[in-house]
Amino acid sequence: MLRQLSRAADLPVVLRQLQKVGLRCKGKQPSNLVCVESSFYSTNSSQLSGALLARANKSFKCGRLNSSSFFGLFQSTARNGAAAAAQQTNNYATEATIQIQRPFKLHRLDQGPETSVKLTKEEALLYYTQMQVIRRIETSAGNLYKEKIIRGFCHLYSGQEACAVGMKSAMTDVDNIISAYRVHGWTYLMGVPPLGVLAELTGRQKGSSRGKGGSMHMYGRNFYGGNGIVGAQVPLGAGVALACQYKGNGGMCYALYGDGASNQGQVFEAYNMAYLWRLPVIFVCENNNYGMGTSAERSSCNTDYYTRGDVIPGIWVDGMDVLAVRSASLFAREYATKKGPIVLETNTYRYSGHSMSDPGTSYRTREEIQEVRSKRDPISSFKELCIEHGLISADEVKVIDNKVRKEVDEATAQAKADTELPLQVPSRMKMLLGVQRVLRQNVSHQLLIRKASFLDQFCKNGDSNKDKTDKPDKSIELTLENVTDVCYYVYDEPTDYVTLKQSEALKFYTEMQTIRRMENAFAELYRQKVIRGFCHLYAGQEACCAGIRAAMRPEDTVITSYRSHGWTYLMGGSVYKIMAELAQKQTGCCRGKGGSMHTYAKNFFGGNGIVGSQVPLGAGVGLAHAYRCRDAVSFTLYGDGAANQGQLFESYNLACLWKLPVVFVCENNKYGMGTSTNRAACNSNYYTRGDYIPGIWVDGMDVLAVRSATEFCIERAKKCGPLVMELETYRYYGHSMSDPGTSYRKREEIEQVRKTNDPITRFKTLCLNCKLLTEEDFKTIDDEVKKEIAGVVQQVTSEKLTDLKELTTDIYLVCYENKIRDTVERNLEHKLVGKQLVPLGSPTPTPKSEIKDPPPTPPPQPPPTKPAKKDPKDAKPPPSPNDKATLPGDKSTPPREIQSAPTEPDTPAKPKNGDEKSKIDNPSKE
Ligand SMILES: Cc1ncc(C[n+]2csc(CCOP(=O)(O)OP(=O)(O)O)c2C)c(N)n1
Ligand SMILES: [Mg+2]
Repeated sequence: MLRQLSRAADLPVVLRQLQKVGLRCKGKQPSNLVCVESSFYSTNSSQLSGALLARANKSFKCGRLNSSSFFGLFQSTARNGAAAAAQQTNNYATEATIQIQRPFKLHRLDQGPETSVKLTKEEALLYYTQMQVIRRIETSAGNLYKEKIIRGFCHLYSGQEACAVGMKSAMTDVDNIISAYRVHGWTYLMGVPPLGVLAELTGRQKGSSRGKGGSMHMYGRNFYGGNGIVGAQVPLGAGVALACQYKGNGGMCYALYGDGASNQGQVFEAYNMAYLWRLPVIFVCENNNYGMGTSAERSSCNTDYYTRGDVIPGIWVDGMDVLAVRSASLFAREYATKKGPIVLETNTYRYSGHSMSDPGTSYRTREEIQEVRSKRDPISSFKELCIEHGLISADEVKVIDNKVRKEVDEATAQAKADTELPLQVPSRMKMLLGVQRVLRQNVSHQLLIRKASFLDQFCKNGDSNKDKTDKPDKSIELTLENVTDVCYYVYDEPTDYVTLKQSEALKFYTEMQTIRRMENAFAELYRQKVIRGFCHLYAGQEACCAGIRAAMRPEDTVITSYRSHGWTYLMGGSVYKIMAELAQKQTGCCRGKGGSMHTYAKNFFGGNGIVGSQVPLGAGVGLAHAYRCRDAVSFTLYGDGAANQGQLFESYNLACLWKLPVVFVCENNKYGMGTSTNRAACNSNYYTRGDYIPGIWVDGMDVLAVRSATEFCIERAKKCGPLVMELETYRYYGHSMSDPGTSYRKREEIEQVRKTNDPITRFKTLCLNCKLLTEEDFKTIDDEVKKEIAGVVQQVTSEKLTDLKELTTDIYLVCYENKIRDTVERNLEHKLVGKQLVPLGSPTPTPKSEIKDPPPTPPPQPPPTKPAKKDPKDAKPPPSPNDKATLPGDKSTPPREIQSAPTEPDTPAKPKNGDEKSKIDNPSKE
C-alpha cells in the first residue's frame, strides 16, 4: 500500500480494486473515478501529485477528487481503526489556500514561484504520509545499523524529507532525478516499497539492487540513483537533461547535491555547459548546513548557493516547508523545460550525523539540533498546518502514523529475515581489482619533479626589470581612457592617470619587440623542423606580460600555461636559453628536455601543458606566500578556454575563503584552440566569474592599462585577498604551430587586429604622439633586437642536440628527494607568533588569540643571508613516518636544527647515499 501511494500509475489499479470491494467514496460519482483514471493514463503520469491532480481535474472538467475517497483508498488495507478515522473526515475542509511563510529569494529572476498556494486534503494526506514513511524508514535503518545488521556506509535523510516530497510532487512521468548518497527517501518516492529499501540496506535479495548496492546505490524508474562520489552526479544529471533535450520528450532532470559538493569544480563545469546548451536541468543544492563535519561557512566563499550558477537564475527556498519546495519546483520545472537550467537551494537540516559512523555532535551542539527539531521540523510543522486549516484531523494523523509504523516495521522484519545472495566475487570485479593494483604501482613511477638547477646560469642578471639606462629620465602624464572596468566588490579602481618615464617606455618597447621577434623566429625554426613538438606562440599578447611584469615586485611570482615564452624571458630567461630549449639543445634552460611548454625562471613556476592545471598550483603558491608571511603576490594566468574548468572554481573558492594573495589573470584571446569564447562559456565576462572575488576587465592590448591595473591588484591582493583580472587580448598565430589558425576565424579578422589594435604599434604611436620617444629611438631598438635574435638563431642551430642518454636524468622525484624534504623542514623552523617569527619549539606559550587573529601586516623578514653551500654529506636523512611536525610551545618533541640558518631555497641538495638509490630501483616502497 505504501508503495502504491508513491506511484500514481498504480492509482487506477487501486481504484478498480476499491470499486470491486465496494469501498466507494461517499458522494463520489463513479464517473469521477473513471475520469481521474483516464487522465492519468492520458498524461502517463507517474505521480500522484497535487499539481497534476489539479491539472488533470481541470482538463477533464470532472471536479475534485473527493478527499474522503482518497483517504478511503489509503485505508483500503488499513485496519478498522483507520477506517473509523476516515469516516470523520467529512466534516473537514477539502482545500485550503496557504501562504508560504519564508519568502523565496531570487537570483536573476524578475518573478518567482507562487507564494500563495492551494493545498487539497488528498495532497495533504499524501505529503504527510510520504514524509512519515521516509522518517520511519530512516529510523528503522538507524536501528538496524546499531544492531550491525546494516553495515558499511549509511547516510540518513531525517530532517530533509520535505525537500524530496516537495520536488517529487512537481515531477511528471518524463522527468528524472539523480542524487548523491542520501537517497533512501528518494528511492521510496520513485517507486521502491519500504521493503526494497530496507532489504537493500541489509544486503538481502529483496533489496532494490539485490543487496549488492547498499545504502548509496539504489535505483528506480527515472531515478538514476544514489552516487557515492561527492558531486559526481551533477554532470551526470546535466547529461540526463541532455538526453531529454535530445529525445525532445519534454522531460527534465533534477540534479541534487549538497552544500559541500557545491564547491566542486565539476558542478561549475556542469553549470557552464547546461547554460550554454540551455539544458532542462534543475540543479538542486540541498543545503543542510554541513558537508560532513564542515559547516557551510567554513567551506564556501559564498553560502548563497542559489546565486552560484553565474548567469543561471536561482531560487532560495525553505527546504523544511514541503509546500514551498513544491511551489519552487513547479516554477523551476516550467522554467527548465522552456528556458534552460535553474538552481534551487533548499535550505534544510539533517538530524543524524553525516553517516552512521558520525555521531553528528562534534561540530554542532545538541541544542542546535534540538532547536531545529522543535521549531522547524518539516513533518510536525506540516501536520500542524494541515490541522490548523482543517485538512486533516488529529485522529487521521494517528491513523496514518500507526499505519506507517506498522508497515515499515513489517518491512524491517522481512528485510532481516530475507536471504542474502551467495557471496562470490564476480569475475568482472576481480578484473577491476587487478587493474587497480597496476594503477597504484604506476602512480609511484609518475612522481615527476621539475629540475630547476639550471636557473642560476639561466637567469640573466637577476632581475630583468632593472632599468638599463642612466640617462636623465623624461616623463609624461597620461590619462587612459576606457581601458579598465571593475566589477562588484571593488569600491576603488585602478588609476587612469599614469606617468610614463622615457626609460620605462624604452623598456616596454624593447621587451615587447623582443618577444614578438623571438616568437616569429620560433615560427620560422618550426617550419624548418629545428623546433618540434608542441609550440604555442604569444605574438599579439605581449602587452599582457610586459604590463604585469612592470608592476611586479621582486618577491612576486608567476605561473602560466603553455603559452609561456614571453614570460620566461621577462622573468629572467635569455632568448638564447629559451631558443636552445625549444630546439632540444643541451644548452637549453632545461637541457632541451622541457621544450616549449616547460621553461622556468626565478619566481616563475613555468609553463604548464595541462590546460588549467596551473591555476590551483598558483593558488597554492599564494598559500605558501601567506604561510611564510611573505609580502608576495601569486600571479596565476590562464586562458579563456581554461576559464571554464572546474579546478578554477575550486581555486577561486579556497583563495577567497582564505584570502590568499593571488591575482587570477584570465588572458582572453577570444579562442580556446579553435573554439570561440561564446561557444564555450556561459558568460564570457571572465572578470565577473570569481563569485565573491572582485574582478577587473582590462584592455590587454594596452601595456599601460595592464600595468596600472596590476599595481592596483597587487595592493588589493596583499590586503584583502584574491582578484580576477581579465585581459582582453588576441593571438596572431594559430593555437599551436600545427594549427594554421584560419579555419575558425577569418584572415581579415587577424589583419584587422594587427592594423588597428596591435599592442606594440599602439604603444609606439602613443610614445611618438607624446614626444616621449622618436622614430630614431624605435629604429635603434628594432635593429638591436633584430640583430640579437638573428645571432641567437645562428648560434642555436649550430649546436648539438641533447644526448638521448640524458633522457631520464634530472627528471624523477628521487633525485630531488632531499631538496623537497629540506624545504619542508626549513619552512617549519619558524612560525609567526603575534608579531614575531619565533623558532619552533620555543618555550614561550602561544596565546590562542594570536593564533586565531594574525596581525594584518606581516613582520619584516630577516635580511636574506646566503649560507655556505651544503655539503651533500650533511644532508639530513629523510624524516621517518614517526616524525611529527613540532608546533610552537610543544616541548614534547625536540626541535631539529632550530638554530641552523635557513638554506638557500633554490640550491638543490643531492641524493645522499645508497638509500636513495634503492628507492629509485623500488619506487613502490615509497
Ligand atoms: C586538460 C587538457 N585538456 C585539453 C587539452 C588540449 N588543449 C590544449 S590548449 C587548449 C585550449 C586552451 O585555450 P585557452 O585556455 O583559451 O588558452 P589559449 O591557448 O587561448 O592561450 C586545449 C583544449 C590540454 N592540453 N589539457
Ligand atoms: Mg584563449
